[in-house]
Amino acid sequence: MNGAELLVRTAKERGIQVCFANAGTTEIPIVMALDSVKGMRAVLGLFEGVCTGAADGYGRMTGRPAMALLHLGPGFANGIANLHDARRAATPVLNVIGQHATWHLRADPPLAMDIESLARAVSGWVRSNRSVETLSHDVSEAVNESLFGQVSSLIVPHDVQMAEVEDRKPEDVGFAFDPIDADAIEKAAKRIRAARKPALLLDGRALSRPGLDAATRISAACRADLFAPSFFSCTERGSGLPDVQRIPYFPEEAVSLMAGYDVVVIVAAHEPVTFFGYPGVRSHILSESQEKIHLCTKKADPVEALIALAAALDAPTRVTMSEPHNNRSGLPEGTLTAEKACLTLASLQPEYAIIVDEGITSGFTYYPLTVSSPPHSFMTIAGGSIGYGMPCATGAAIACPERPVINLQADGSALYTAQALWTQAREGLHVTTLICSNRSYKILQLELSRAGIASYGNNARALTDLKAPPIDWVSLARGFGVPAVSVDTAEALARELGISLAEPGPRLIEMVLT
Ligand SMILES: Cc1ncc(C[n+]2csc(CCOP(=O)(O)OP(=O)(O)O)c2C)c(N)n1
Ligand SMILES: [Mg+2]
Repeated sequence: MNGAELLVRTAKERGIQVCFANAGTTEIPIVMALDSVKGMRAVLGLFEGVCTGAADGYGRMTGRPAMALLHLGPGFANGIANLHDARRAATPVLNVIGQHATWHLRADPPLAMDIESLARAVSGWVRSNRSVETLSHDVSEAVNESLFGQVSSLIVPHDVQMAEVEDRKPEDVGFAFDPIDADAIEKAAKRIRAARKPALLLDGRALSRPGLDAATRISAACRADLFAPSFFSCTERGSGLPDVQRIPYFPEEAVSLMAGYDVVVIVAAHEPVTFFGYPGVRSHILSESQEKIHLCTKKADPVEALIALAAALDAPTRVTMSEPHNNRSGLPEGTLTAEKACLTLASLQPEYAIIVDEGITSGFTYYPLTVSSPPHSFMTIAGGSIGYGMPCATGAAIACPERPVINLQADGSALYTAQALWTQAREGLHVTTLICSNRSYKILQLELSRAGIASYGNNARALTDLKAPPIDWVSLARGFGVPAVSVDTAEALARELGISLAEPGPRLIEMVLT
């Protein structure tokens, strides 16, 4: 057995089943070990951002890490933007990054760079392994750390991967969340009881079904309203689940919506701040006079904390939810707009669909339409770094092969990581990509108008307009092996979405929006 085999065996025994990889010479022993150690699925991403984004989507759906295997500093650097979104979504991810052989690194070969510094920017845990003797322990610890909802990055030199090691049992550093602080829960319960108008702000695992069930009970006990940040990791949603409102994106609306709450209990979320700093507008959405209670530490289980809070509030054990509505929103007709696309999707999305939203401006009206849709999972661009949607949809489809994935995907953002389509084709994944083809960076145009620009200069137009030449989405998708059509009416969208949902494998529908 060599180091690489010990690494793969340890990862596998700690529950890692998939490796999203783009390897190079320094990872060749690991590539070989993925065959000699049976049981891990290797999936090629044609750009490291596809691998890391897929690991994010996989982790959001399963709560467990996938491995992203990346080549030295440059390969890792290509994966960082999507690891940023994973970090903000508190997704468990295990990066394994190959490093030059220890003796060779001293010569400063061309691909050498400071990997640790890069890794620290997006990882909650970073280690450069130095010896095969500690490798199994390092892998096991990296998996554990990721389970707290963070990115773990382990850097492994080529000579350590090749080093012979006696056949040994992989180490298992036992995992446990931090215990819940019962006093803190009691105190929180007291303050909520005394509140005039309490709210709960949920993210991460608090938005899972058991988290939402506990939040529903709390809400029933003390009439707390439920909120999620504007952008969050992944929520369960639809009939039988509570209506969790999203804090609006633009600061004026966010501040005015939240102003009425005197006590806000924050669970697995950050204190809400505006996405950008606008002159004259404060960063924090909640004012100093509003009480903020962080229910548990980052390393505790937020679901357990919510259940404990429900108990402390003597919450009812069951809350009857409204019956699923069957009067779906109603299918729109005529020329396709972003609003009609959202309505069509909300009306047709099947039970257990996974919706990956990177619709940017085109997705604005979608979320409120789905409160009584059949139960589904919904994920957003948690860190605001665009190009996460297609890779994340790819990873989600690998995590949940029995569930249809629908990627509501803005056109500009899609072009950062469109290679993910090829992985979807190669792996036969049931992903429907709905391209919101508004042929612009529309959000930037909205920001230009907010900044008071009445007419664009040539350069402002050049930097926000994608009209000429128009991206040929149908050819592009077909070029990656994904069947595709273009539609410009709501009726055609409904028909094509129906076809795509009924057939296995990936499909892309370009929605030409007016
Ligand atoms: C990695 C990264 N690069 C650039 C940006 C800045 N940015 C935000 S949205 C956007 C363009 C969005 O265009 P598109 O995806 O077409 O959505 P639309 O605004 O048209 O709805 C850009 C460039 C970003 N957020 N992240
Ligand atoms: Mg666009």
